[in-house]
Amino acid sequence: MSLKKTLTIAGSDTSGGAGIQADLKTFQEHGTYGMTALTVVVTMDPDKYWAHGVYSLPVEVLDAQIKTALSTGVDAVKTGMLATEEVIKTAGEAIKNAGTTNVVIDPVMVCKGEDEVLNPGNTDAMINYLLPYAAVTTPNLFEAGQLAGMKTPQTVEEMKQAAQKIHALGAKTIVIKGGRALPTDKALDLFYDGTTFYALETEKIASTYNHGAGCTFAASITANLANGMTIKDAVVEAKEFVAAAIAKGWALNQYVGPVMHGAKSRYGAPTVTIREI
Ligand code: PXL
Repeated sequence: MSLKKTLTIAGSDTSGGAGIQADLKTFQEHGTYGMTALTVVVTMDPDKYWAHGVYSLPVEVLDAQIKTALSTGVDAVKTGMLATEEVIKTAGEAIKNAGTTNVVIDPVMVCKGEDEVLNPGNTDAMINYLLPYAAVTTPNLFEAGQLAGMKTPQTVEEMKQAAQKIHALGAKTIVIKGGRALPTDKALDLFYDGTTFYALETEKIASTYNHGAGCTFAASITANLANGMTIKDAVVEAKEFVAAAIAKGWALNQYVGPVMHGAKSRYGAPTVTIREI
């Protein structure tokens, strides 16, 4: 028996909730075979209120990993934390050579809870080297504003404007994660395929234990595309998967609450509705 092969080009979250750890757990839950090309290692200092340290790997180490993974053939690829413009360019080259159009770009700019943008030049590099290859990109509200060159969207109308601008940059499908931050009744994500806007909704979940939610969502889409789903079905299932994971989020310690990546298969998922807006 052979498995569909999924590759993540992303950072290591040593605490295990986000980054490649989230991606691998999510790939596994979706029955795909996960491979990694590591860009940075993120550590957390227990003596400094869990302050993050970001240690980049040399680009030649990233290149060697990408060569390894691509030599096996991949069915889908995703990107996560890419700390520098050089790394973003290297990831873009890898995607060009990956032999698949199942490409998911999660345009990670900051870690949750940390407000410093990784590197201001990264946004332009993502626009130039990654977005043109994206079958799906999954910005949060802040990232959507940065990519679209506008202020952070605060309404569904502003999300629609941002999605149109990001579509014009070459991404085929844009999913802007409004999540529970928007002043809407439901947790709303906006899906735009260049033609139609859809609202993907779940009931808002009260939990603040949502570390790794973005990575888990993008990794679910990636695995679903590898498994042959349409983009829309892939995104809807990913929203179910991550809503289930957030609902069962838990406290790893006093500082961080990761999602439970394996929640959907064990406990079932909240209902996701999709409607044109
Ligand atoms: O959630 C964004 C993210 C992505 N990748 C890595 C991270 C984080 C946040 O902590 O550590 C490696």
